[in-house]
Amino acid sequence: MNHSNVMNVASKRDPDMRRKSSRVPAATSAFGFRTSDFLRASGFGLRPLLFACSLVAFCTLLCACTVSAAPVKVIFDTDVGNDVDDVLALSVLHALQSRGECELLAVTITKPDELAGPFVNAVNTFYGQPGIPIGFTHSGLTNEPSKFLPLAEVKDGKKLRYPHRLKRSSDAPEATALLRKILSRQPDRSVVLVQVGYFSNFAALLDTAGDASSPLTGRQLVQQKVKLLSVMAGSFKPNSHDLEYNVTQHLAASKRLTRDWPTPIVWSGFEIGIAVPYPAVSIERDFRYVPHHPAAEAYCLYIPPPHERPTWDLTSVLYAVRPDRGYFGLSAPGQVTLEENGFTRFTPAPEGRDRYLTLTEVQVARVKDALVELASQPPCK
Ligand SMILES: [Ca+2]
Repeated sequence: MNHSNVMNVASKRDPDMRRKSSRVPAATSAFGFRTSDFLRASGFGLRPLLFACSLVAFCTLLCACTVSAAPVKVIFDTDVGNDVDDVLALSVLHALQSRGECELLAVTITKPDELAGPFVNAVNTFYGQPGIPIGFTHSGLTNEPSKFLPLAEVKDGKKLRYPHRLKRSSDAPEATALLRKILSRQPDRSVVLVQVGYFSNFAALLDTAGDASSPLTGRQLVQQKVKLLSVMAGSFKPNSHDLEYNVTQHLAASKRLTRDWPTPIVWSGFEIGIAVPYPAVSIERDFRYVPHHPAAEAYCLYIPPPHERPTWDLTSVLYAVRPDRGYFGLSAPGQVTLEENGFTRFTPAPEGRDRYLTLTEVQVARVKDALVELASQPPCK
C-alpha cells in the first residue's frame, strides 16, 4: 500500500470516527451526575486516587498483553531429500523460532543420504542457526537419490552457494544418541517431537539402553521428557484404505513405535496436507528477497511451479508449535494400530493415546495463509 492509499483509507475512516466520538456523552456516574462535576465538588484530593487506579488498570492490561508463553521445545525428525515439503517445514520452524514461539533443539535425519546432513546444516546456516545439532540415522535402509540435496554442494565461483560445515551426514552423531543427550537435559514433559519421515529414529530410540546421558531406557526417557509426538503419517479419511508413504518405508519401525510409544500422538494424515496445496505463486514471488533461497530452489528442482505441492510436513510443524490456535480440528481420542500392510486403523477410545487432525474449508484457508507467511519469512538479521 503506498502513501496516497494510506491517506485515502484514513480519510474514509476519520469522518465516521468523528461522528461517533461527537455523540459520546460526558461520563456519568451510576448515580446520574457527571464525573467532572463530582471531581470539581471533591476538589483535587480524588485526582491522585483516580490516577493511581488508572495506572493499576493500565499496568494490569499491559501485563496481560505482554506475558509470553515459553517457546515450544521442538526436535524435528525428517527424511529430507525425498519430497520437498520437509524443506518448507524446516523454513516454517525457523520462522517460528525467530518469533520466539519455538526452540529448535535438534534435527534428526532418517533418509540415509550423505548429503541430507550437509543440506540441513546449510538451511540452518541460511537462517542464522548453524549450531543446531544434527543427528543421522543408522537404520540401514536403502537410499534413493534426491533431486535437490546436491544443492548442498553447488558453488558460485569458488564459494558454496549455501555455506555449511557438516561435510557428510555420517560425520554427524548417531540420531538416537543425540536424542538421548538432548532429551535428558530438558525439563520433564517439555519436548514436542515432530516426525515427518520414516519411523526409524524414534522407534530405535525406544529400544536404547541407559548411557552416559541418562540411566533411563529410551522408552522411559521419552515417557519422562516428551509432551507430544506430532507426526505426519497414516491416513484417517473415512471409508478409505490408503497406504501412506511414511508408514510403509520402514514398516517394522512404524509398527514398533505405533504399538509402544508412551506419550500422546497427534497424527496429520495424508488427507490433511493434500487438502492444503502450497501456492505456486508464493514459490515464484515470496522468496526473492535473496538471489538464492534453499527452499525455493529445492522446490523448483523437485517439481517446479505451477505445480502446487501438498503441505504434509508443514501441517505437523504448525500443529506442534501452535496447537491452540484453531488451525485444525482434532478427532476424539482413540488408538491407532497398524495392519499388516501398514494401514493405520483408528479405533475411538476415551482414554486413547492418539488423535488425528481434521480440517474444515475455512481452516484450509487459514492454514494455507499461515504456512505461506511462515515458510517465506526472511531470516532475522
Ligand atoms: Ca517428509
